[in-house]
Amino acid sequence: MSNKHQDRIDAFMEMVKAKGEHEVEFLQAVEEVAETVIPFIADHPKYEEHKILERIIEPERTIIFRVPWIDDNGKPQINRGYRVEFNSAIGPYKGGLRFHPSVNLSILKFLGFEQIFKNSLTTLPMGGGKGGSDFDPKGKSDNEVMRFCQSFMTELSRHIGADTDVPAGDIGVGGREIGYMFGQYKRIRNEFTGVLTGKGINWGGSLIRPEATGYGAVYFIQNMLERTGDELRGKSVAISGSGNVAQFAIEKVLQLGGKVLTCSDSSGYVFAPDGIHSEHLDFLKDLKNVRRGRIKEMSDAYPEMQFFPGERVWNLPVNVDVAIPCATQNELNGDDAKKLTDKGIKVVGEGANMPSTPEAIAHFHSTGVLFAPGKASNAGGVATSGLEMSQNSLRLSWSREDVDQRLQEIMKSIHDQCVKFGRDDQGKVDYVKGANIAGFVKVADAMIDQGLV
Ligand code: NDP
Ligand code: 2IT
Repeated sequence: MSNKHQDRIDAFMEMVKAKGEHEVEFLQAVEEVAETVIPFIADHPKYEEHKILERIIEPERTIIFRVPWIDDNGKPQINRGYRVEFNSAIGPYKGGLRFHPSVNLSILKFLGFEQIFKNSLTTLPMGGGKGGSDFDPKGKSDNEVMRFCQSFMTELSRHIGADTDVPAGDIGVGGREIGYMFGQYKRIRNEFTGVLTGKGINWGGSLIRPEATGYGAVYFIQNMLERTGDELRGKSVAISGSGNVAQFAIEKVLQLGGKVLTCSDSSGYVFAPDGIHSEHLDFLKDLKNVRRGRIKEMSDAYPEMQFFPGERVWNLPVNVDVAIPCATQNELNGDDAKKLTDKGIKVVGEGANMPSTPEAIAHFHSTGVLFAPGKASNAGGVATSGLEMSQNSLRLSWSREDVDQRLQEIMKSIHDQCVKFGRDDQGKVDYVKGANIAGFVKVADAMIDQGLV
């Protein structure tokens, strides 16, 4: 990258920082895009003339609201709710809701910003948005979660709609929470619409939506490997997390003949020297989705596994070919990246949003590791949400095979867009650059077409 571009990137980041220096995750996400898109804009001055980058970093609307609810002891509890409606140039705002005590505006702005580019890459007509709350579902009863979700939706329902803004799940929001929120929306608005995705299969949900993020990430990795004449079969894989994305990433790796060595939660990680098998996966799904227990129970139930309290999976004690971080942002730093290359890692495909720090990404790039950023490799979830919206509009439901086929085609298309915009003269692909530019162009052109709004 030339100095001329670096000066422009630095000046742009100074401008963004001046608007909110404390929004560290948001600044991190913006900088990664700026580093790749600013050199591209230098060759395409229309984006500069229309100040697209300055406009795209400003959410169209941010809603922050109080969420009061009554706990099981009859005591009032107060949380903060958010919805960041970031960009609607190519479709209604679309993106998940996160319920986690760490949630703040910076985290939701980073997620909403990433979502603009991700949704653009899916080929479907969806704008970018994200929301959530600092509510912690851990340790709460079903009734407490229901009362919280109802209160949250009582306010959110004023701002969303099937053609306006369509939320879905993210960390701490799965089928149970979507159900409670959908019920309350329907009750308040007296309409049965596709206002949320990730719905239950009997009331408007799409087959394969629960599987889609994890499956899609593995399809993307398979596409990267195929491009270099390689395949997933026989590869060892380190996966972090044990929630929705991790569970179905594990499932797809097993189906494609890979060996999964790890999974984790915020208390530590489990190492399975002989691999996690389908019986272990069934146990994990029941543990996390039904009993809502901690990951140590895996090694309690299966003595062949080892639990490492307080550690991250990147410390695993053996060599590994592929890493799929599926927990949370910045869970894989520069030191972790070095540990992974020391262990012979060949491919990293992000299942989570921004799990690798900039130092980790730089290390992967400089050592020739194939690296897929989340906005490309985890886009299968929101893409299948888009397919759920289509089915809702048609009042039809497609078969499992049909949705899975479309998901595979979308992941291949995203991969190919990254290659188109990210390939250098030697044929080497920078998937970060490719994803950012391909995602940007579609939204930027729509913004120009629609005038200064
Ligand atoms: P879940 O809530 O189902 O699972 C989250 C997992 O990550 C849990 O194992 C959780 O452990 C762990 N985790 C969460 N926060 C932390 C933290 N601060 N430190 C360590 N571990 C943590 O969420 P999902 O699987 O849906 O989401 C995982 C990632 O994938 C997120 O980055 C999300 O934004 C992204 N994503 C999700 C999509 C979806 O369709 N669900 C789509 C695209 C991306 P614990 O239970 O101990 O907190
Ligand atoms: O980060 C994401 O893409 C999601 N959490 C899924 C969003 C969606 O609307 O399905």
